[in-house]
Amino acid sequence: MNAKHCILIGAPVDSGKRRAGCLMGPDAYRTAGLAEALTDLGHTVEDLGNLTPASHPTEPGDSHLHQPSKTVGWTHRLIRTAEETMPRGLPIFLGGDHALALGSVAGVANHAAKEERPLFVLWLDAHSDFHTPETSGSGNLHGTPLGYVTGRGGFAGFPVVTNPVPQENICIIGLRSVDNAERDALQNSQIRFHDMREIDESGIAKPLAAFLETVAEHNGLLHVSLDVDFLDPSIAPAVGTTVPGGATIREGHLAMEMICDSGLMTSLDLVELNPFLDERGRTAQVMVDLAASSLGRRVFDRPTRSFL
Ligand code: 6HN
Ligand code: MN
Ligand code: MN
Ligand code: MN
Repeated sequence: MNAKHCILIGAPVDSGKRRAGCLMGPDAYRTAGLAEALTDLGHTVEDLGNLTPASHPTEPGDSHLHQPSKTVGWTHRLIRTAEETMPRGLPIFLGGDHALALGSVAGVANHAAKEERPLFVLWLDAHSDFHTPETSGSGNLHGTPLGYVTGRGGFAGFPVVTNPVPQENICIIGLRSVDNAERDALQNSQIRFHDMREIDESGIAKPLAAFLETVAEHNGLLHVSLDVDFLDPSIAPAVGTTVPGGATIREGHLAMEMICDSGLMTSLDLVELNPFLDERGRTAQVMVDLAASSLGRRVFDRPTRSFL
């Protein structure tokens, strides 16, 4: 693939849920050799270090949400960082929990609007993360980024989403834990979603190829958001929200190699890694290997753009 300028953005967001540890994610990816892997593939790598949230009010005492103010601070910071980095490279947001995607995706969407190109989002996750603060039963904002970036209401105090991502530009793959309120909203939406039952029956390549086709047809930008829990916990135990029955290592690599072959990916989130729960770094390593696959690592080149 063409050499890219990869910009590593440490986003140690830990405010999106109650169990702490994702703040160690960025350094675990560095320790597992992400920069070296990308350099070996011929890319240039710039590491911005770890960000901090923009200043934000103290947490309200009366909210059912966990640390909403801190997540507001992160969202401001990450929107700005996405806008600044998109024009000069391929930002890789090193989480941090999935609440970071409120900012990464909203910021990337602002950049896409400036370029007058549509933004598409591929969400690889056991969960749909389509809650609003009102529908969230847990009060954990890592369950809300797709609700936020599509412009569902109820995000009081958060930056206004200037460029909501159209529902039909979103594809979720890997679903196996969806709350009732999310399921109803998803079924009434234009979002493409594929649960593990469907992947078991017909494979991951088919729905992914169809989505990549659509992105290519529209000359879109593609943001990929990879949640550790997309993978089966037997290969990726270091996540607070494990759900059995996830993607295998081969399904993960196939997806990332297809993304690479498409040449479409313009930004990437690596989220929900909790190194405190890892076993000798193996989950961090799997995530680094998957990122490398999405950026060109493979045994043999394919003769053509073979995602069709
Ligand atoms: N994630 N639906 C659950 C909740 O608490 O809202 C789980 C969310 C998981 C979040 O996957 O990033
Ligand atoms: Mn917390
Ligand atoms: Mn998620
Ligand atoms: Mn998840």
